[in-house]
Amino acid sequence: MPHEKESNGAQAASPERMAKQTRRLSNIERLKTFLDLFKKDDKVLINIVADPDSMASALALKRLLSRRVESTTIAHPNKIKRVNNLAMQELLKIPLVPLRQVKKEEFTKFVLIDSQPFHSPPLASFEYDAVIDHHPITDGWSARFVDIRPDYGATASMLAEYLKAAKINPSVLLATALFYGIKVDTQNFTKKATYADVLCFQALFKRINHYRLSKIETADFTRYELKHFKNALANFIFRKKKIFVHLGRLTNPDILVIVADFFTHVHEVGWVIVSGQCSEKLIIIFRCDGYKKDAGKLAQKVFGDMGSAGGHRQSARAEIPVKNIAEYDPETFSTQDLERLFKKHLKE
Ligand SMILES: [Mn+2]
Repeated sequence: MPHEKESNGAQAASPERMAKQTRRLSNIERLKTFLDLFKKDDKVLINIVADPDSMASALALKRLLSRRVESTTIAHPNKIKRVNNLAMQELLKIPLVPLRQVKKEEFTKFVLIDSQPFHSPPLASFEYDAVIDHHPITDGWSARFVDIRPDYGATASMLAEYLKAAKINPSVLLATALFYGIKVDTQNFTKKATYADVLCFQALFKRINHYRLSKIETADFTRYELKHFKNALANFIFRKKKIFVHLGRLTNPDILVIVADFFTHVHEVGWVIVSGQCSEKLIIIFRCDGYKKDAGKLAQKVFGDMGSAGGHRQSARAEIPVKNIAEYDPETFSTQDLERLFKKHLKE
């Protein structure tokens, strides 16, 4: 490949130009260029913003570097809240360390995966040896090795290519992680993806553990949240094809979405409206069948001038500071009160 002379550091090429150069390499050349960064006694820190794609990619990188460096540590600045992601971390045995516990000086090489330095302030305080990602290319930073492919659906597909070039057959757990990472980031291939993503997905398929995968995909709430289901089933109102329920105070609003989706499975239902209070906000989740109905418009109509509200035809969400709702009293607000808010907007 053509090498352009660089007067060290000061004239570092932009990430965009470096990504272009890396892109021109074959998979094997790219792997070699990447591995050339590392020495036997390196202690490598891999930074990620933990989600399925980044966790899978980091695990693949750990495998790629095993026996080539002294150690690899995967660190993340964010708290993992989604139950599916916690299940993935646990069931696929992904070793993670909170970034705030990491002592920078104990590492000799730094890699950023599925993200770029300015995506999050804690990530920006490192000088990276390598950045591997699939988000749109940002500027204002530099690394010795840059592999960014914005057309890829998942970074996991890129790492699957590295493993293949290195002739490494991923273990069942690693294959399952990569497969799930691709699945989530492409939303089952309904979002941005390339043919390369499809090829990786297909190649990984025969190696994955389907039971663990389905456990990860279906585990979306914890046993502590079952009480909200009990509450929802005991308190919902079903009137004229509409289900309303208010779940009271919550620590994690995700359960509202799960309860709302659950009620959409009821055959006779056209509208589902579920609310709960999280810190000082009333959060309302809207679901409908979309037939002559528009959840986004309804959310806008009822709550648009009280806070943020909107969404799509079949699903929408509103988040309203409770102080903006005149009739709201957190101690007494009930499912009946929720229904009342919709009285003049939902007829039929
Ligand atoms: Mn990703």
